[in-house]
Order: sequence, then C-alpha cells, then structure tokens
Amino acid sequence: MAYIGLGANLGEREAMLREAVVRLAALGAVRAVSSLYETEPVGYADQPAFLNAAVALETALSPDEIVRRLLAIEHDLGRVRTFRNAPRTLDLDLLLLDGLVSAAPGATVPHPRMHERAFVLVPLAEIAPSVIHPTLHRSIAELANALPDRSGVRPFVRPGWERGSLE
Ligand code: PH2
Ligand code: MG
Ligand code: MG
Repeated sequence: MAYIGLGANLGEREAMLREAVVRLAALGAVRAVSSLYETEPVGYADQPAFLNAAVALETALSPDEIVRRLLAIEHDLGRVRTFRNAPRTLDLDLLLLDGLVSAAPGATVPHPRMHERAFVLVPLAEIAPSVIHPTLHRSIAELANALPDRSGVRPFVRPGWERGSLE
C-alpha cells in the first residue's frame, strides 16, 4: 500500500484534486480517500490557502516508478515548477510505501517532513490511523495527536467528496 499526499492552492483546487484521484487509479487500486481540508500555507506563507487530502493506493509499482508517475500527473495537470514551496496547481507526494525505508534521491520514504506537517497527518490519520511510521515507530494517529498545533487545518466539506470513496 502506498500513501499519497495531495495538495493544491492555485486555480480550481477541488477539481484538480478530484482529477488527480481519477489519475491515481491508473497506478493501481485506490483503496481510501480522505476528506478534504483547507489549510494555511506552511513554509512560504505569502500564498493562497491549500486544499489537502490523502489517498491509499494499492500498487505493485516500485517507489521510483510511483514518483515518476506522480510527477507526470502533476505535469499533465498543469503544474509549473518555480521555487521551493511555491504555489502549485497540484502536488502529489509519496508519503509511505508499506514499511519501506529508502533514501533514494527523489523517492525518499517515509516522506522526510510528513511527521511534522498537520496538513499531511490530519488527512492521513483518517484513512491510515494504525499504520506505523517505519522510522519513528509510532502510529499515524499518535503522530497526528502529538502535533503542537492543528489550527491551520480545517475540514472543507463538499457534497460529492466523501471520505472513503469518490463514487
Ligand atoms: N505543501 C508544501 C509547502 N507548504 N502548506 C500546506 N498547507 N499544504 C501543502 O500541501 C504544502 C504547504 C510543499 O509541498
Ligand atoms: Mg509537497
Ligand atoms: Mg511534491
């Protein structure tokens, strides 16, 4: 199982995430989709609010291949890369892949900053609360509960986007 973090803060954010989930299904089987959250930008603060979500994807692809395909989806859906943490139409990050620990350049799992980011852990904890972070040896629910501040992450309720499925 691969866990993917989704983010968008430019253009039609919700439509972008919806389309991203459709395209992720081509990489395997989408087993769970979190609800949507509207989140304050972390890092470079002077930019629009994000929508974030998380997806569980069952796939036989290798980490390198998953990352290659995620970048292709970002590119196909119009992402232009400027500077680190810049606003983006779509960001797809490989967060976890089973219990794998790999420092491969560009395909590092677990994602090196995921455990400190509420915009990652709050959606992920909905769909994978008992999954154990393979280097911190704590569950995603524990990591989410241990966050010092989750106030920048708010539920973004939309009809037709239910946690668990987009059918
Ligand atoms: N992604 C970043 C940097 N900052 N902030 C929020 N709220 N959501 C994101 O997805 C995000 C961010 C780098 O990828
Ligand atoms: Mg990211
Ligand atoms: Mg990214």
